[in-house]
Parts: sequence; structure tokens; C-alpha cells
Amino acid sequence: MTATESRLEHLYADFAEAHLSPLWTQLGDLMPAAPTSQAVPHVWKWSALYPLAELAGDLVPVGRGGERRAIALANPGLGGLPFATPTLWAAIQYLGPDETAPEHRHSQNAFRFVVDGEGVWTVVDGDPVAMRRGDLLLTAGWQFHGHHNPSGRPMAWIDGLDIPFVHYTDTGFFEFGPAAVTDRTTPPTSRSERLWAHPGLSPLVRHHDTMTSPLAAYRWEHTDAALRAQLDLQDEGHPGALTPGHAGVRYSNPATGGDVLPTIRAEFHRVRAGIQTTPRRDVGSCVYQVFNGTGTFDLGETQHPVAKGDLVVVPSWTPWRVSADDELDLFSFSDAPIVERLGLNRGLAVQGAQLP
Ligand code: GTQ
Ligand code: FE2
Repeated sequence: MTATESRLEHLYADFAEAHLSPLWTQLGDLMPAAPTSQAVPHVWKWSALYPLAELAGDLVPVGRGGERRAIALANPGLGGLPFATPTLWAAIQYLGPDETAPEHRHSQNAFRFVVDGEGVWTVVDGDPVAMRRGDLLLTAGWQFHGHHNPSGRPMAWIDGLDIPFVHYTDTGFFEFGPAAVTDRTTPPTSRSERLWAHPGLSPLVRHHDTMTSPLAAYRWEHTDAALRAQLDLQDEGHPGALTPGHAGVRYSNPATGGDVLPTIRAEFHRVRAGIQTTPRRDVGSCVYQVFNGTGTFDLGETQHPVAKGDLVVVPSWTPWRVSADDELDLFSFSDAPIVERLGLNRGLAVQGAQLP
């Protein structure tokens, strides 16, 4: 070892001792030419998830303290953390007959999506919201919420939250509410829908928060009708669907037209049998859940057959596309509002997606 090498070695040791770290040895990791996510593309099969949730239903009570019988997708690339992606939490939540998940509130924004079943009401700031197949239900940050199941049957759904983002930014607060939900009535329609779910019409009331949708429930009948109309219009020779055989909608805030939550975008896609979507790669991460049908996701180098209920993680900048065997209905959510509002997106998302 030369004298300089020896002095360098000491310098690095001194850096470590002084809690300092030089840029030049790690530039490629810290500032790669394009995103290189620690998260990996992965698929969780509903056929594996659901029985485990059922088993948890038998063995694990739900109540104050643990709060929810929710089982998170832990991305295999994220070292065992309960995070689907570096920004997004995705979990299956299970509530048995006559069970109640107590009220609480937190900074983290949340939604529920129902792939199957009904019978649970989520009570959001005192407004009971029925949860049914195909519905998207919102719980914005700091709204009190609890869930109760007055039906005789268990119900499972998926939760999406920005828990990882709030965790990494140290921005979370949490508060317990009543152990029982405040309003145990079971109306088919929530007060938020009665006020806000009229197409093209905003009530002349003050809605202060521009980043959060005032509408707590987006019903399947509307999503389904919107997608069907896009494909029908295309068949009739009119502009409609995104590309041939691929229809898509974004769930939007009826007061602003923006995303439903400050940190989470939600969409629904319908891909006709035999159609392969245009390959794309996006800045930011995304989670898909198959609502209906079968097909194959190409994620980077790998191919993954999917069926109803399966959950698919697409990490940032991963090239991907999906092919439908029979008509494929896909719910999706992403961190796009974070990426876009902070000016971190790249416009040419479709270009440069190379798939084998
Ligand atoms: O239902 O309130 O999956 O607070 C994670 C945290 C669900 C909920 C989750 C939560 C909830
Ligand atoms: Fe919660």
C-alpha cells in the first residue's frame, strides 16, 4: 500500500467515524440514469391470499389496538417491510359476521376496493358507506373511520394506503376514536353520494379541500357502464376507447376533476379478449388487481398469468403490458399524484418501453 492509499483508507475511516459519507463512491446508486427500484415486479395470487385471510379470521380477533385484520403485501425486494412499493401499501382486509373494526383516524390516505362480496359498511366521519362488489370507497387522511359487518357472512376487500410514503417522510399522526362505530345504520347510499354523485353537477356548498374527493363511494354500475360505452362507441366507429379494445377510466374528484386522493390515483381498465395493451413504463409505482377475467402481465423480463383477485406490482420505470385471454377487467392504483405534483414525471411514458 502506498502512503497515499494508506492516508485514503484513514480518510474513509474518519468519514465513517464522523458519520459522513462521500458522494463519489456511490453516485451510480444515488443518482442512476433512470429509476432502479429496490421493489421488484411481483404477483400475489388471490387463491393464496384469501384462504390465509380466512384463517386469520378464525384465529385473530379484531379490536382496539391492532385495529384491523389487514394483511399487507410485502414486496420481496423491500427487505421484509410491509410495503407493496416504496410509496404504496396494499392489503387484504377480512371482517367476519357481526365483527366491528373500531374507529380511528390517521394522516395516511386510504381507499377500499371490493373484488367480491358485500355486507360491510365503512363509516367515514359518521357517514355509513355500503361496500359492494366493484365499488371504490375512499377514506381521506384524518377522517374518522371504522368498519362493521352486520351481515351473516364474512367479507374481504383490498385496502390501498400511502403508509410507506408517510413513513419515509415522517409525516404521520394517528388518533383512536370510539371502539364501536358511531352510526350502525345500513343505508344503501351514503350522504356523500346523495350530495355529490350526480354526473356533471356540483352542489353549491363549500368544499374546502381541493386535494381530496368529497365523494366517498364510486359504484360499480357507473364504472362498468363507462367502460362498456367506450368499447361500444369504438365499435360504432366513434372516438371512445384508449386504443383498439382497451377502455380506461380514472376515478376523479367531482369538485375539481383531479385525483381522488392527494397521494393516490385510481383507475379501471377493460381489455378485450385477445388484445395486448401498448407497452409502457411510468415514473412512480403502481398496483393492479384483476377484477374479472384472465390474462398475462409482462413485467420487464418476466411473464405472469393472472386470474380474478390477483394483485400485481409494477415498480417505477418497469416496462410492462398486459394481454387479455378473455375480457380482462383491472382495477389499479398508483402514486402518480405525488410524482406529478412534485414535477418528477416524464412525459414520454410510452416511449422506451422495451419488452421481449
Ligand atoms: O381499514 O383503517 O390496511 O388504518 C391499514 C391501515 C387498513 C383501515 C389498512 C388502516 C386500515
Ligand atoms: Fe385506518
